[in-house]
Amino acid sequence: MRKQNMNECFNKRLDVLRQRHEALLQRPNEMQEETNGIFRRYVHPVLTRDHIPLEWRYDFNPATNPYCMERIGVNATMNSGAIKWKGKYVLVVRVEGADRKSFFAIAESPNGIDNFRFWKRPLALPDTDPAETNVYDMRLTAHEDGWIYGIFCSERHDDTAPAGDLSSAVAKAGIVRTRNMVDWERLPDLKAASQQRNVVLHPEFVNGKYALYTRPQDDFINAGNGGGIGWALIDDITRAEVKEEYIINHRHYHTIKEVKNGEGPHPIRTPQGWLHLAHGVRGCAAGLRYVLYLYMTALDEPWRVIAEPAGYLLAPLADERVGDVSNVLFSNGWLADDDGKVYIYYASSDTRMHVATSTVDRLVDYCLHTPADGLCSAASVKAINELIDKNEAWI
Ligand code: M1P
Repeated sequence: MRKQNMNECFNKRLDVLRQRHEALLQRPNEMQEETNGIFRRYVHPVLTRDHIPLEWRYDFNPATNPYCMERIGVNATMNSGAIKWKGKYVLVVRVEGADRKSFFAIAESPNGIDNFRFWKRPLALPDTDPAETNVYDMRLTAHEDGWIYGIFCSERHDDTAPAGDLSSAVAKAGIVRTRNMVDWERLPDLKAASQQRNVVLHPEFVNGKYALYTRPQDDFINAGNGGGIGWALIDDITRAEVKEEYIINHRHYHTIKEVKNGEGPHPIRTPQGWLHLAHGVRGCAAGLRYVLYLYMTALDEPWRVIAEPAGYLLAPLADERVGDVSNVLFSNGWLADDDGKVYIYYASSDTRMHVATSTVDRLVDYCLHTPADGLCSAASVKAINELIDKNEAWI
């Protein structure tokens, strides 16, 4: 009798969990009110930890899980690579477990805005190095060579750290590729002289070579004398090595990227140039603040910056400001549809995923016609006065 009651309770609870989960997955997402004409945010995040399938978290057997408790906790769904695949909007999501280990899992949506569902199982990356402890932030590139590449951060303990220091880490760029989003081949990690995170593969050959956006750092967290978004040509992607690297997008004192920056997803080709999305980091009393910014490079010379608006495109706002690592927006996934609509997938505060939409035309217009950062207050005032002067004719 007692067992029967317990089973009834178990089944009731499971039913409620399933209904709630399904309601969340099917919840429509609405565009937020117009703000600055550049992009539109949406009311709900597109993926949260509550979107994770129940089968990944609960043991459905009442005999081994009599209280119907969660057995494996998930902490966050964040920094996701993005790609349009077989007509679906597909994210390779960084899922972070309650145990602090990140892994990748694929979720897809029919419209890019809502109804994201995870595929049946997380992605099982070939586990090639026993020292590799954590993997995250995959950038996807459908390269003109016919493969889809994923470049991600492969993190391990820094064995040169003083004894007892269990926090220092080393960041390398791991590389995988696939033709069907299901079978992933692991290639050797990128060889480089410095720590590398935020490495991104350019979608086209440049001078017959693979091209990478890099982010050389002296240290796992701090840029040190390094930092900035780098550019490197690679002879052989199956034995990728950074032989020469130079910085194409620099850090600057008293800007949104004074502490560090990093390329987001790969740039989008537009008639006016390559459109880049990146993150910039500054320090303040509240800690580090991560924002997203755009810049453009020349079509025939993707390493040459031709435009960079002052300041950020997207910064943490309202609920986005709070989470596991507060005051952070981060993006490593966006895509442009054939009709020019752009979906920017970004994570807030290392906790959940959102989408913002715009168009290629609007983002290019924003880049080409927003004043550049004059790097001092006087220049900011000058830019405003120039706009006021221009507007005199229209008042
Ligand atoms: O916690 C904020 C971000 O910190 C790191 O960013 P960066 O590479 O610029 O140092 C990454 O760990 C990123 O995943 C994280 O969102």
